[in-house]
This record gives sequence, structure tokens and C-alpha cells, in this order.
Amino acid sequence: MSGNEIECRKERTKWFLEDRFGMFIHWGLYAIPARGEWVRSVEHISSEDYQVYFDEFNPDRYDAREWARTAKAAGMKYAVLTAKHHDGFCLFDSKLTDYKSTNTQSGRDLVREFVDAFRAEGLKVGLYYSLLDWHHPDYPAFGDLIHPMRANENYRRDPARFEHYLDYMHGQVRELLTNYGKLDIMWFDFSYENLKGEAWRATELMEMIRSIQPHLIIDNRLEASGEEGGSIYTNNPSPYAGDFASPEQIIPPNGVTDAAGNSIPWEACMTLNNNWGYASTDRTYKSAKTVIRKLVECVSKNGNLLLNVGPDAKGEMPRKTLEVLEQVGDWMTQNGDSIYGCGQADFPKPEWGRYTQKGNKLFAHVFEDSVGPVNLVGLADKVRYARLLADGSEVSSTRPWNAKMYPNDAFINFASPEHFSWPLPDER
Ligand code: FHN
Repeated sequence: MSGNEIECRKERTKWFLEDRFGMFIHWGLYAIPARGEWVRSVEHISSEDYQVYFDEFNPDRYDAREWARTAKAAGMKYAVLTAKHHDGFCLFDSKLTDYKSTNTQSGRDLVREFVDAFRAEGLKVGLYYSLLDWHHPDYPAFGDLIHPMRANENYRRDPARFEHYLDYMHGQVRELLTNYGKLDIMWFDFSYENLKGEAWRATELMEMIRSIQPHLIIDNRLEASGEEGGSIYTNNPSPYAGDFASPEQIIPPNGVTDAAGNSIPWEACMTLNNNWGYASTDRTYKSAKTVIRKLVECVSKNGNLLLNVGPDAKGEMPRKTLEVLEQVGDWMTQNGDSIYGCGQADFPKPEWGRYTQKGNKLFAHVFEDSVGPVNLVGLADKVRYARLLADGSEVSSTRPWNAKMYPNDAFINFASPEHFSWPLPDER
């Protein structure tokens, strides 16, 4: 990537590195069977049997403004909605297909309502668009064998037919970029084996995207994951390598860097339970404490967290989701300064928790309640003063202190981040 392209990416991703925390929303027909978004593939549901869900889909309790208020209250600054997932169902009024929400009995353009509502609440908006499409007749799933590996074999056998699908896919991306106002993220998903990069006509796709919405940031999934030549991780990323890396369900041990060791923008996407799409029997929700610690860990490694919610077929977020997000929001209200615009600290990770840093402010996130006196090893002579973020109270930065000295929130059970400020070497 040339110096100029790196500068362009830095400019495009400035807001992303500031906002740090977003909402992922997986929603569509699969909310009716309520067994996750891969239900059609996993259960080999035929087109005819899946059509039942199209005919029935009517999310009469869908209130995008309520979703936006929920995300905002949780401290989230942006949101990404599935405009089309692998089943090919379009939540937007595409002129290129009849398989869309405006043709269901609801008649609604769900993407339109999403972008309008989240912008109205001051959040940035992104759209997830599946490169795979189990419904389109020219996507190499061909028929009901919609396992990705089968698609890969079929693609190799009949690339000409695949071109028709690519014309459709590019056309829909153009519709989304043209008809829904200023978007902030396009989140493509996913590439693998032979179906990656130019197999999607990715350079052409990127040129179109940059010509319509040049500020837009794009994930790295037009490329296959891993250390591939031309990916975002290399020194010579392709034009479609993307603006940020997208580790899924994991937080990379050392954040994400390119081959030269330079930190690059990245965002860990994670489910709140064990499913992206709504799964009515999935009770495995992460606690607010776990979500907060994952958010802190991402930021402490210069990354973002995109936390997923899966609304139900009526258009409502599950009650447990709302409970956890409310608790996360309470913490973010008091401690958001230790997240927004922060990144990796100049100091090594302490054994009792994590640091995040913004300018000359160091934030100590004390996780280990059982730990004995917590010493600011190596920092005591650098800290000008220390305050508890939650209430501004003074914290001794010289005497050893113990996390138990502070009022722990009942459910979080660790002290709020400390706010330290010290003169940076060049500011002495
Ligand atoms: O297959 C999809 C899956 O359904 C979900 O959308 C995740 C979210 O990042 N992406 C793919 C799996 O990597």
C-alpha cells in the first residue's frame, strides 16, 4: 500500500478508532425458525420449505428508533445491519430481485428505517452484505446443496454462470451506496479458497465503492482470512484488502499489525450468546462484566468491539440482550472516557488487569479482585495524580492500593478504571 493510500486509510478510519464500540445486528427470515442464521444450510431446508418464512415474515414490532436508543444507551457509537445474509433475503428495496422485505406482507424497507433511525440518534451506520447467496440461481450453490465447499467446487466448474451472479451482487452494492444516504461501513462476508479477491471482481467493486462513497470504510473479507498475499496483514495489500481487520469471536493476543509491525485498524466481532441470528433456546449470554472486559481488552490492543444482537421475528431484541446492554451502558456512562479514542498504553499490561491510554491519560482497569495490594509498578514516579473515573474521588498513586478499597458495582465486581495523568517525557 503506497504512503498516500495509508494516509487515506488513516483519514477514513479516524472516527472508527475514536468510536471503538459498535452494534452488529443479524436479522432476517431465519429469525422465524429461530435456530440461527445458518439454519437453511445446516438443516438442508429446500427453497420451497424456506419460502414459508418469506410468506409469513411480518415484524410488526420492529421499531428501529428503539433499537437505536438501545445501542446509544449501551455506549455504542455505530451499528452494522445485515442488508442481505447468506440466505439471499434482502432487507432493502432492491430493484434486482423480488426476494426482499418490501415484497413481504410487511411491505417495509427495513434498511431504510435502520439508517434513518440510527442517524437520528447520532450513530454511524454500516451495512453487512453477504457475498454468498443461497437463493440466487447463478450463485454456485446451485440447488439445495448450499454447503460453502460444494459452492466452491461448482464455481470452478461453471465460472461463466457465476458472472451473472457477480453482476447482481455488484448491482446491489451500488443500490445500497446510492439509495440510502451516507454510509460509514460496508461489511462484506466472506471469502475462502477460490471464492476470494478477483473471483468477486473485487478491484472493480472497490473502484465503484470509492467512486460513490470515498469516505466509506470496508472490512477485509473480500480477501480470504489468514496471511495471504495482498491481504491487509501484508506489506502489499491489494486494493480490496479493506480498511480494517475483522477477527471473529476472538481477540488477537497482540492486537493486529501489518508485516512491518505497524498497528492496523481492527474490530473483533462477537456474539452476545452463541448465535448471530436469533436462536430462541440459546441461553448462553455473556454477562455485562464479560462484555466490558472484552471491550477493554480490544481497546487496550488498539481494537474495536462489534457486539452482535439477533432480533426476533417480531422485530424485538431479546429481553436478556436488553438487560446486558443496559448494564454495559451504566458502566460506559461512568467510564466511557477510558474507551472512546483510547488505545494501547505506553506501559506493559499489569498483572491485575489492563491499561488503556489516550494522550497523557492512563486508565487502569482493575479486574483481579482477589489480588493483594495493587502497586503501580514502574509508574509511581510518573503519575501526577490519580482519580476514580466513576466519581472523581482521589486515589493514591504512591501508596499500594487494593481493588477492594473501591465501591465495586454489584454485578461487575471490579473497580472502575483509574484515571492517571503524568507528564509525558517530552512534556516534562
Ligand atoms: O457465516 C457468517 C456468519 O453467519 C456470521 O454472519 C459471521 C459474522 O461475522 N460471519 C460469517 C462466519 O464467519
